[in-house]
Amino acid sequence: MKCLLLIDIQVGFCPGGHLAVAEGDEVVPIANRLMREGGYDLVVASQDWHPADHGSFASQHPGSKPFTIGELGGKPQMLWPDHCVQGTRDAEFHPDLDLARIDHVQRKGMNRLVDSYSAFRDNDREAVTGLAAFMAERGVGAIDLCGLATDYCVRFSALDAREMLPDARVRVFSDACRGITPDGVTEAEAEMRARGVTILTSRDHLAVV
Ligand code: VGL
Ligand code: ZN
Repeated sequence: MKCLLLIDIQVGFCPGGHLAVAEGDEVVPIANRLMREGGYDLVVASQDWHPADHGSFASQHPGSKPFTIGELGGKPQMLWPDHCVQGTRDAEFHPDLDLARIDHVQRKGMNRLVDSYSAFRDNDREAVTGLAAFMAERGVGAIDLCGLATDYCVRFSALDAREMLPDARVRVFSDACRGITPDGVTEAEAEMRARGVTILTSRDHLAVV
């Protein structure tokens, strides 16, 4: 079973969104093409889905500004602008994403006391989302990821896929991801490679489907 895992392709992470990633919307047509022509048996999409008072928001830390390091649950936490609040437009999938081809949506980030970059579990590694069990039950043996943002949610999701589904091949389509900072992307790609994730382009894959 081959699974395509779309990470957080939401209004909030695209230009005009509350935590906009430069060129974030450029991943949408590539994701659509991968869903249509990529030869996948299963398409899963993760959705950052925060309560309005989520503890990763700088607004919840009086005197703190977004994109500075604060504290959450006694640990250092990057403080973000309010983003992807449940039920708001910011949390919706990008309007051009082909939702009809998505088999399963995995929401995350609902616990205000801990952030959840990975689609598989919270950053403290305690609570799991259930996605690893969902994939294991369906016999998923290959997971290809793309989406937003390379240096946060794509990175943590790919690393957790390696760790929680150790028998699965895990790959990331670099051209179908965009990151928050260029240095973060470089570091994320190096770390993913070091932990056994293959980085390739969607063209490489589509040429051999
Ligand atoms: C993300 C920061 C905060 C992401 C989500 O999707 O990469 N980044 N929440
Ligand atoms: Zn978030």
